[in-house]
Amino acid sequence: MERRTNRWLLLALALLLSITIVRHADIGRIRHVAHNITNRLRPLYTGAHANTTLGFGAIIAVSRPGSPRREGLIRAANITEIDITIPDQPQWNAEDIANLRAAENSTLTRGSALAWLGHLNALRYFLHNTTLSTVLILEDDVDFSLHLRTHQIPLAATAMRMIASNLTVPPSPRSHKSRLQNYWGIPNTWDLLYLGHCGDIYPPESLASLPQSQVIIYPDPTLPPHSALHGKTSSQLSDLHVPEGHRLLHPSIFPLCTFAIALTRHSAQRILTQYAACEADGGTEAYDVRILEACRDPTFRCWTVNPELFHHVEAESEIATVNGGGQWSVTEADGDRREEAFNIGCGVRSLAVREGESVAEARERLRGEERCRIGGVEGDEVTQGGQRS
Ligand SMILES: *[C@@H]1O[C@H](CO)[C@@H](O)[C@H](O)[C@H]1NC(C)=O
Ligand SMILES: *[C@@H]1O[C@H](CO)[C@@H](O)[C@H](O)[C@H]1NC(C)=O
Ligand SMILES: *[C@@H]1O[C@H](CO)[C@@H](O)[C@H](O)[C@H]1NC(C)=O
Ligand SMILES: *[C@@H]1O[C@H](CO)[C@@H](O)[C@H](O)[C@H]1NC(C)=O
Ligand SMILES: *[C@@H]1O[C@H](CO)[C@@H](O)[C@H](O)[C@H]1NC(C)=O
Ligand SMILES: CC(=O)N[C@H]1CO[C@H](CO)[C@@H](O)[C@@H]1O
Repeated sequence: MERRTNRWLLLALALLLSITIVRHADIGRIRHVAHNITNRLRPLYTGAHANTTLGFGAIIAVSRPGSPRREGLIRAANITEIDITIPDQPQWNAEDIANLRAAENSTLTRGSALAWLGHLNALRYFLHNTTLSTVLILEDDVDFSLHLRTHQIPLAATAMRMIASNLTVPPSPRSHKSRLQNYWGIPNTWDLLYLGHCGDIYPPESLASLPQSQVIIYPDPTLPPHSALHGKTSSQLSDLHVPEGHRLLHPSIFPLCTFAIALTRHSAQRILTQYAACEADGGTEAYDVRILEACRDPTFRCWTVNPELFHHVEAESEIATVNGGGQWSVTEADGDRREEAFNIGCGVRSLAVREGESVAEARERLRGEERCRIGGVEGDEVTQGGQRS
């Protein structure tokens, strides 16, 4: 008995030691990546603001008719001068919901089904407009920073272009043409970009095992201090030894929630017909789970900006409301209910609601807000192209 216990103890100790060694080796590698990539990114940042559709063909919001969450989104978009299209949604009926359900053992709630149908509607709207080659699809309760268009998107897009320039474009008759870069990199090198999610959380080993050329750690001075981030996000960044004021861009590992995802025509078509046409047999909780499953298919290439640039606000979710409350509360951490969206910092939507204030006044006031300062300097005073970290 005694000897067996000792053996177990020894085994456990050995295991612990080997894990520690592996982790240190990984962290060493990641640090190395961080250092080199930080250096590589710097000269590429031009400082130009993204255009009003953030470098995509269009920004489309999923919002049901009469959604109380629409007004806040429109106002936030107006303040940041972002152009968002909100397509009409048909009045979904019982048949629409039934068609979405799995033939066997469906677990889809009515609220989840309606949100899912809204996403599919946005995909159809995008594909219907043949002039658009890419789209960013938002849920109507997302918040984003005042610095989204001026800093965050230009940095993330630069990082994606850097990575894309080293990726192989799948062969196609037009592949010589496809080598041309556009704002988000070479077309055909990605299928989905997670710009808004509720966490792509994984053990450090998963990141370390990705090819180095596909992981970028880049300075973004608009990222709130780690202490102000969601507990899960800050512990992830600290496990990865990511320095303050830096984001990661990497192939998606385990992303959840579809707060803001960018798609191409090809990937939107595949989601619509292949991955998320309906619930999986045996049940799917929600649309975002199907998208996560799609991203586990090696032929469907998803990328994550981590921490995210869009996060939903603390209002009760549409899904929960339809279902009679309480089902989803992703922004609730450690029992601390907050008015603001997690991980955004200077969230336009949370900060912009003030009775009787014009858009111009709100914009002006936000620029002066403490939390909208970048490295102690007001947003607009940061020199274009300057890298503060
Ligand atoms: C923004 O840039 C993208 C990519 O170049 C382009 O497709 C889109 O039409 C532009 N949007 C506007 C409003 O000009
Ligand atoms: C944005 O706000 C301005 C000033 O309040 C208003 O004139 C304009 O129509 C608004 N634009 C949108 C797209 O809501
Ligand atoms: C297609 O999208 C472009 C850019 O948003 C818009 O200007 C145009 O009106 C749209 N066309 C149709 C038919 O909806
Ligand atoms: C892309 O590949 C080139 C040549 O192999 C290398 O010098 C460069 O650092 C790579 N870029 C990235 C972002 O990994
Ligand atoms: C549905 O549930 C039954 C009973 O639990 C199970 O036997 C069956 O395999 C399930 N079907 C699917 C497709 O998961
Ligand atoms: C692969 C690579 O570029 N490695 C370099 C990373 O940065 C350190 C410090 O500047 C260099 O010593 C490495 O050679």
